[in-house]
Amino acid sequence: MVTVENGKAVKLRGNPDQPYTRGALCVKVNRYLEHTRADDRILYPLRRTGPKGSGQFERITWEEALDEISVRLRGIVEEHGGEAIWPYLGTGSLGYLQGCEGVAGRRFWNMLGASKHWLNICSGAGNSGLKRTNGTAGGMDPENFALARLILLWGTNTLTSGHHLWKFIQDARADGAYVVAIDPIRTRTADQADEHLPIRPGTDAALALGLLNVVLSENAQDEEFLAEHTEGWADFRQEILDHPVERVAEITGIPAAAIHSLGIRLAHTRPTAIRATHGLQRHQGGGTALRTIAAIPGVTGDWRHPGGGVAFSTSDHVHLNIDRRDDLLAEPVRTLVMSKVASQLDDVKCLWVYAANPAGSSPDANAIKRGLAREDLFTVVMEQFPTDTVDYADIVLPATMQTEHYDLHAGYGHLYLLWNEPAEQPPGECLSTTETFRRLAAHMGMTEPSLFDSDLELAEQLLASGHPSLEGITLDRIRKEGWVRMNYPTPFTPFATGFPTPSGRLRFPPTGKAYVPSHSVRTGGNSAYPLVLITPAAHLFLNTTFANNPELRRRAKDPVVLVNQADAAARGLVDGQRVRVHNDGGEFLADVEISDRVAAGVVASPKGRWPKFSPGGANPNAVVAERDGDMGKGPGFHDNLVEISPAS
Ligand SMILES: Nc1nc2c(c(=O)[nH]1)N[C@H]1C(S)=C(S)[C@@H](COP(=O)(O)OP(=O)(O)OC[C@H]3O[C@@H](n4cnc5c(=O)[nH]c(N)nc54)[C@H](O)[C@@H]3O)O[C@H]1N2
Ligand SMILES: Nc1nc2c(c(=O)[nH]1)N[C@H]1C(S)=C(S)[C@@H](COP(=O)(O)OP(=O)(O)OC[C@H]3O[C@@H](n4cnc5c(=O)[nH]c(N)nc54)[C@H](O)[C@@H]3O)O[C@H]1N2
Ligand SMILES: [Mo]
Repeated sequence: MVTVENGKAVKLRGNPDQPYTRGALCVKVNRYLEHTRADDRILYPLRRTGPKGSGQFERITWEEALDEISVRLRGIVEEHGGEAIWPYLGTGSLGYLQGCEGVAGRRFWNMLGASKHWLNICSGAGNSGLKRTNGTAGGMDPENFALARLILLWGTNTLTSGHHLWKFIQDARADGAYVVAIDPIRTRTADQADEHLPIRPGTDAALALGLLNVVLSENAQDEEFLAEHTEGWADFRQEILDHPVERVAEITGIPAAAIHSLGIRLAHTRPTAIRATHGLQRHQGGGTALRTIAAIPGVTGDWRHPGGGVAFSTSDHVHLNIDRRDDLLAEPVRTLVMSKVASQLDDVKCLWVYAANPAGSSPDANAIKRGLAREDLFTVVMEQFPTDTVDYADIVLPATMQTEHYDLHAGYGHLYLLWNEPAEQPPGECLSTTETFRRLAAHMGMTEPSLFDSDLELAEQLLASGHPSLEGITLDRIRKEGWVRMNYPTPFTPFATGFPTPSGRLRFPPTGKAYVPSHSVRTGGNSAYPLVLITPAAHLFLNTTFANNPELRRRAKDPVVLVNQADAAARGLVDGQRVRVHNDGGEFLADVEISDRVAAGVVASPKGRWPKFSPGGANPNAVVAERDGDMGKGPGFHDNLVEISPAS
């Protein structure tokens, strides 16, 4: 909620009436108003004056910017074809108008025949794994966690990366629920759990099989649910029987007794709610991990019970009318993959970045910088702040922030649609994504009417999907009410009577495909780089967003890497020592924090810092390889092997 006085936003707070957030903001968004007025905000169109990467620009007018862009785009289309243009849309704005699905921008890109863009970087693997099992990645309503009696926080750092869920977990605990964190790091969430299982990274699917092995030995499987709502059980049952607790203990590094006792709890506690989010799918076997974890409630029958099942993302429960207008394309075009910018840039002639910061957030940072430095690449960046990516831009276009534009939002952790009404005029000459593309289309002489639909018209189109979950949710209503729960019952049990698969049944993973070891598990033993690096969400930054905020930077201090005492001793490292974390891809610098929060063989350093504000000019993505995961081409941000040496 924003309080406006004399046309200026003066106060921002969470709305206590909102059922999911209950009035709480996170440490980052608490500073949002301050951030909109930051000294380093980009307010005018800019043209590069120094070498690429230098961040030297001159102010130009919108007219000049649009002229230059029009000429360059036309030239590229004529000489190389439209597919040489890569509209690279990231997660900076997850709104349905200004970002996310990029509906408005995509119409414009289709007129030029530009390549399509697959925003897989965050959850591609997990989405794909869950779809294979359930037919959709949408699962439990996270609000139902309040009803659970056993809660598994699996590869998720709730108190850092999605703290709104915590209140529902507390509600469950008040009624006696037992909470287990499954994470290679003893995170602040693991600290608050009743039990922490420190799992070897990339072995979660094996743990799922081991837990189910105990469920079977307790004869606690839900035979009726298995018979009525699943397929492939006979083979999967054999797969489970092939994973006794002792074998799984060896794979996962978790003591057999702990696996056994959690298996007993799982066998006899209904409902069990599993919160499995993005951490465990940032591995080469990450899609499979989600696919196999999703099999658990199929065996226990938890989907019957409100408060039972798996929650990854609620996005698939959002049935807006997302029409990318392929009819505007003259011919089919290729799709480029967001997490693979390092390797896919070679035949791209225009990289158009919006709501993204590939130089800070994408894998293989050094290769990306080499690509961005190419003289024949025309780079346009629509941005609010002078990121490392902006430093390589030929043209920078100033972008509005949340308090300055319309948007329609959905969460990936709840079932509400939310409306964003602008609270004030944008500063300087900032324009929204939608308005920028409208102006550019007009400037290039395009006449297709839908290119000029207003934000409110676009929002109306989005809501007009005809899906029952949106019936009665009009633009008028959502503007008036601010948020609306989509038409799902409370409590919502999405698969109590069937699954959105072709057969209507949950599909168990086929034989031999229920556990795919990660890259680091497969190669760890004989690598020159023996340590697995995890690069999880930072508490004070949102990916690289907010990582330029002076107060948050001050609180974040210098980068650290968590190292177990045994690994530190083996290298003669002392607490606080500056080290190089390196592999064949590159290196970044950090200070050692000797800690029993990680096991020997595992090190951790959070994501999100701007490379240019980091010692040595690099963040952990310098050592993250661009390697396709098993599903959804999911990037392995937590699946890289490194060595640590004194920085000298
Ligand atoms: N403060 C803050 N909040 C954020 C973000 C942020 O940058 N900062 N980013 C937002 C975004 S875009 C996303 S996608 C989410 C991401 O947030 P999460 O879904 O929580 O994902 P991560 O932080 O990548 O990883 C979560 C946990 O998984 C653990 N993990 C790593 N490898 C494994 C494994 O093999 N097995 C298991 N069991 N656990 C593993 C990590 O140690 C980490 O503690 O958070 C969102 N919220
Ligand atoms: N090492 C490591 N790297 C990771 C991850 C990890 O776990 N480890 N996680 C990955 C994940 S989960 C994600 S989602 C990606 C995120 O990667 P990106 O999608 O690139 O997100 P950000 O780095 O936050 O950069 C978003 C930029 O968009 C800008 N922005 C915000 N709102 C708007 C807007 O309305 N319009 C415009 N034009 N710009 C806007 C912000 O200022 C910011 O600079 O990072 C990935 N990178
Ligand atoms: Mo993400």
